[in-house]
Amino acid sequence: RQLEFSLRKALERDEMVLNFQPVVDAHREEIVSFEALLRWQSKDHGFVSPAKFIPLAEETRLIVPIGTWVLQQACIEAARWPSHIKVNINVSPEQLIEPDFAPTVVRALAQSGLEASRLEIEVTESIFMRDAQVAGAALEEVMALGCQVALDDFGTGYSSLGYLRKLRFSTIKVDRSFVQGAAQGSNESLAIIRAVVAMAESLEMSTTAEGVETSEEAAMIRSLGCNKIQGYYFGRPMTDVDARKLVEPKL
Ligand code: G
Ligand code: G
Ligand code: MN
Ligand code: NA
Repeated sequence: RQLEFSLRKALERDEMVLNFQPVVDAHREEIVSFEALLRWQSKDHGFVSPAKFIPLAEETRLIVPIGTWVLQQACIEAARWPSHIKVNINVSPEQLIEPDFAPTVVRALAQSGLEASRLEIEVTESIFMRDAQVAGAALEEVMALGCQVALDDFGTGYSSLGYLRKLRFSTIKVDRSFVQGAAQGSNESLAIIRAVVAMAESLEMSTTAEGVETSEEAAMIRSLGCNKIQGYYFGRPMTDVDARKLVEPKL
């Protein structure tokens, strides 16, 4: 396929960039982290949405070299921020089941000088659909390095709570669909957010609400007890330069 051919060339052609979206503390409303989000400006196809090229990269396993590049670049950028700011990086199942995953993380940290505790890897429930053993072991390896692991898009996959018992996630990210649902008055969405927050608290995990777009939604989320907020209300995904400006000490 034409798109696959272009994707294969994207890194060497320097067509990939990372954007960074703020994650704020729900109460202080100060930035505590940025999530790195990959963007592809293709010379052949123009801007290609990640919703389109990430699945293609996963099918073709091109996500392995691309994901390594993301890890390296995001760690280099995060090392420039004040040391209380973390970086969240999305990792696909195909990357986790590579035997080289933990060593790749070690190299990205060493090359950038970023402390392991400032890196939070985001995985979705889909990692437990196949090779759950291998994926779990890889996550335990990076946790042993001092990295954190977040469970992304929580509640949208085939949730099995079994792995919450086995793996010490630092954060559960409540999917945007529940936030939007609750904002539109869905009692079911509200009840689910409450239950996830309560469960996370008893498991000593924190919660991040995704897709918060208005001050009303932020207030609702705060009253529900979510610890962190991410969404257009506090900032869209932005360039590395703009992200840096938001957190660099003012002179
Ligand atoms: O924010 P956005 O529309 O860009 O993200 C679309 C999807 O692509 C999300 O599910 C997000 O997790 C995924 N995504 C964005 N960047 C990366 C990345 O660097 N690696 C992986 N594996 N997925 C990513
Ligand atoms: O799957 P993951 O949570 O990693 O992907 C994050 C996705 O959510 C990205 O595509 C990002 O651009 C998008 N996103 C972030 N904040 C908002 C928001 O407030 N509203 C909407 N609609 N999308 C958002
Ligand atoms: Mn994510
Ligand atoms: Na998500």
